[in-house]
Amino acid sequence: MELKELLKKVVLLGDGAVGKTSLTARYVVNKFDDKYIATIGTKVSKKDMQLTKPNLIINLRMMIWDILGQKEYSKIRTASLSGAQGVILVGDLARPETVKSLEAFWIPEIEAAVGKVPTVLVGNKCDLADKGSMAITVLESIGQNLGYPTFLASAKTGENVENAFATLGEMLVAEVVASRPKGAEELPQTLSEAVDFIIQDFCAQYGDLEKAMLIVQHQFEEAAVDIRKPSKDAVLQALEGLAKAEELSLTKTVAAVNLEERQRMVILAKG
Ligand code: G3D
Ligand code: MG
Repeated sequence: MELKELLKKVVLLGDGAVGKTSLTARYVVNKFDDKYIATIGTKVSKKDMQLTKPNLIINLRMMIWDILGQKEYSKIRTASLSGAQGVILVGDLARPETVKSLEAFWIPEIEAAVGKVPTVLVGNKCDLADKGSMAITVLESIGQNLGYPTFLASAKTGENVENAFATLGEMLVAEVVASRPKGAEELPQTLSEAVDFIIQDFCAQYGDLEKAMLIVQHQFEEAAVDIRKPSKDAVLQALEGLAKAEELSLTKTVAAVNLEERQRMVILAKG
């Protein structure tokens, strides 16, 4: 059984007063406070979940960014969106215009900032909405068009709140599970295959591909790795550099787990 620690940045987006802060409060501390203070800026909460896959346990820590919903605050928002790895789009089912604004404003906004990342749609305040209301129809059609799981939820009653976050959690780890070698026969055999796997794995976990490739390039140059004919010593040295970068971008624990796994892969590789 392998243990993997993952840290992911998740942002909640949607118009003001749709219930972003209430959903976060409900999910993180599991209560609804009618007097929850209006958000004055970005608030970050964390929530841990554990997911079990064949031969793999994943400890996922979601850093949940609750961002000011007013559309005017574009500079603060752009800064907060950077590096987002998952998105929860929230509309208020009692106000159809807030659901339409997901498609008209928030989806283009997040795609411009970070591209396509795992996303779920939440129609909040379902306790106030009639079944078959226009807001629900619009929300479900957006979800279908984009292939995003869609939930009718209520921060007030708690309905579907856990479900929406847990589904996003599953989507965040799905990438990790998919990029993982399945059986022993699929483990990297040669040193080049191991290097190829490590670079791909580093970039996937780092999130920002362009920046990740620059770090890889820098570390491989520093360690004098010849990509066409790598030596184990040089690759092992480059791994230390990658781990330092991961200590900053992920956490010390994640960096240490990754380093050990990669060192083992390189030491066992042929050639
Ligand atoms: P925001 O963070 O998206 O701006 P808030 O939204 O979480 O601050 O919520 C805005 C208002 O909607 C709050 O009311 C909150 O209590 C209410 N609300 C949030 N979720 C639900 C829900 O599921 N059902 C109902 N009925 N109300 C909800 P106040 O009056 O405190 O401004
Ligand atoms: Mg808020």
